[in-house]
Amino acid sequence: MDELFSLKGKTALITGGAHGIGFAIAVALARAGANIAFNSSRKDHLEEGLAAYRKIGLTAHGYICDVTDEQAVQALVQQIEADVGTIDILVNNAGIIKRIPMCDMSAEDFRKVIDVDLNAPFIVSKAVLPGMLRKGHGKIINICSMMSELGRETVSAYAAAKGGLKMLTRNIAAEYGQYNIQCNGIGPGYIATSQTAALRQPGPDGAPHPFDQFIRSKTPAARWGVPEDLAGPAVFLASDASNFVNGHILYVDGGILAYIGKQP
Ligand code: NAP
Ligand code: GCO
Repeated sequence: MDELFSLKGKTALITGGAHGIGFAIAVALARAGANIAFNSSRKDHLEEGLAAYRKIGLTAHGYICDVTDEQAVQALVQQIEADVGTIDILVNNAGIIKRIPMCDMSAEDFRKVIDVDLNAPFIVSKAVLPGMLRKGHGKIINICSMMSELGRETVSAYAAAKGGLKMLTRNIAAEYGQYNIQCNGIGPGYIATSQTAALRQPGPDGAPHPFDQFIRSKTPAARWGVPEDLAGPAVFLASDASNFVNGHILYVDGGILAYIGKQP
């Protein structure tokens, strides 16, 4: 059974792996045996990320790369192939969100979110697929969202992107499953990272943020998730244990999608 979940000798690229969910997933894949490469769009975050991996005794190869820049992504993949090896596992984790009511949101802001959260997973997947085809196997894991299934005020661009990412996941599975390449999604619930910090910020009087209370009432687990909650699902989808799982979005949400919510 250990062999089934082992990633020994595999090369994994986690986009946005300097912190947050990407970092937690990268640590999990490393502890299952994978060699880790990650990118950041900022030098300061890259350095902080490299230090964080070293602090827990892990070696990671870090690169500066904007995932929306196709030429830069192609160069990143070639550099990783030279430094680490041909990529066996891709986690499309990099993502942004803008919480703006539609009528106040510029088309430019909408496009920026779509660019990072949907166009970039296409760009990076397209860059790694040739190597996976040469090797005769591959795993692509797209980090989806509750917003792949649900709408919410002010996150139209993000929901559109994450809904599209669900269907991109299914389409990669459809197109490359015959070559022993599996593409699945992980749909985290509400996770305590910098991306959701504003939704958890207590009031000046120390009172909990209304959205914090709301999410706890909508989650059977009655808590926010932490990035480490995604470790096991990520290792499963990156390993041979999931070789007949394809086009699936694995929701890791504490039960949000199954629950009408606690009666006030
Ligand atoms: P985060 O801490 O803000 O991490 C987002 C990461 O994306 C950062 O590492 C950032 O890298 C990277 N990134 C953004 N734009 C980039 C670009 N153009 N090029 C390269 N990297 C870029 O947020 P998180 O919560 O860990 O989110 C990670 C993923 O999980 C996102 O796709 C998010 O949509 C998704 N998600 C989050 C939650 C949640 O509740 N937190 C739930 C469901 C899904 P640098 O800052 O280092 O450049
Ligand atoms: C929001 C949150 C969510 C989470 C996540 C939920 O504003 O509603 O940021 O979108 O980030 O995607 O799965």
